[in-house]
Amino acid sequence: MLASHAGQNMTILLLFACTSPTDTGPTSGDSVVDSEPSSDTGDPCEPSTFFVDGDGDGFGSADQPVEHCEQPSGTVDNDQDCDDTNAAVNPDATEVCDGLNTSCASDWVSDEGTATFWEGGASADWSASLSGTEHEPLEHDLPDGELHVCGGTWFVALSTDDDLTLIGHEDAVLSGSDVGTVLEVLPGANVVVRDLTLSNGYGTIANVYDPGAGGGGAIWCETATVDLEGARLIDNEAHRRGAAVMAGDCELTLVDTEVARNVSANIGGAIQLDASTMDVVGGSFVDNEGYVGGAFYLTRGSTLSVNGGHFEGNIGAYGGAIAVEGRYDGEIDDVYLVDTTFVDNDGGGYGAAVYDYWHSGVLEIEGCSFEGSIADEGAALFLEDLASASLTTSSFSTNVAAEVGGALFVLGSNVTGTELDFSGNTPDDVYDADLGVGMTLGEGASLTCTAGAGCE
Ligand SMILES: [Ca+2]
Ligand SMILES: [Ca+2]
Ligand SMILES: [Ca+2]
Repeated sequence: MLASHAGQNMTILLLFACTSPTDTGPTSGDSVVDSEPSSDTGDPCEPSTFFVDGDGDGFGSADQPVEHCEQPSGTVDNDQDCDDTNAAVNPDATEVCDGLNTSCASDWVSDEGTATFWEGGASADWSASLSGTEHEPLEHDLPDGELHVCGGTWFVALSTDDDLTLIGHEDAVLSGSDVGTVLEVLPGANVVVRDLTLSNGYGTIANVYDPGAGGGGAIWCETATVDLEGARLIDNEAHRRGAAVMAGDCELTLVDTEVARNVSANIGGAIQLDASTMDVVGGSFVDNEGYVGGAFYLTRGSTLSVNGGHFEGNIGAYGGAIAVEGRYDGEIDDVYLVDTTFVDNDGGGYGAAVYDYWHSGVLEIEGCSFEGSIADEGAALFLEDLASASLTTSSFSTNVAAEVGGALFVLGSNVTGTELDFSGNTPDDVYDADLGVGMTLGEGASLTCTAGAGCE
């Protein structure tokens, strides 16, 4: 076989021993053919065809033939490897759900409709084990291990109290069929969800902090950790709280995760945090809706950190995107927002981007932008009874309050601001109800207030 392949890696071919001294070496597009006598012995040789085995799985690449008298190291005598960069892919491999033609089968099209569970280095076919119907999602308790789910929609009601990783391929979807929670993360569990969509969950499960308020459509979590990486939580609903995630005493991490179109009848349109922490890196939070906290609601001593997130089109009567309520004595809630954008959120009465109220702890905002917010008071930020708020190098533009505080409404809160840019906010930029602030406004920014020194 002397097929030509431009760009093939010829490095290994340069090592072959019986190349003639006058040979200038292979060039791109050539196969190597060498039937010249060895310069050492003068014996003629009959060349054979070998194939480079780049990943060392015992199968060679048809794209890299080698004609040679003796088998060069790094080559094999077959060309059956369909992916010579992945040793797990070869004709001897068991076909598994990984989005790849794992076994190099000639009739493979996709892994759609298959699922594979890995535990202790052994794989098991779970395709049948996860096949619920649209009207009857399949209940399944998952043990320690790694579940791979391939293309298609899987109707499930999963739970685990173990160390579990869920990985999606080929746009796989786990659906709650609009009747129940997709994934219950029980006390002690450590769960990772990667590249997988959880949709159409319906949350009705209460937690120990509020037995009367059920929720958690996509994920319900208690005293556990959940890491979401490249996941999508979309189109979930809740009876009352946290349509996408309801977390009690949990540690959550969201990296590049999309949370969209989740709706709760009461609070925490997408995510409800009770005594929990959540670190968000990147990702988008779009078109979620709840009565208090359209996207996120935190209380009972929770901490939220967002770096590089995007919030758009979220709706709440109090807090279109994020609502914080320090309702409970000694349980302080802290929020840190860095390099995050808020666009066209609707806060109803108060705070389209952030509504922070009722003896809350720290709010730190740095490098953020707030644009197109709508609310009655404090269109972007509504800050009341907040222990400490620090606003740095952030911009507020085209936010509209029906009453006061086009960008900010401040009451009973210690607010410091530096390097803030205000433009086009209506009817004013900042409304300070008691002038308890040490805020540096941008040039031309407006401050209105009701009492205290400096208020005229
Ligand atoms: Ca190979
Ligand atoms: Ca391979
Ligand atoms: Ca496969």
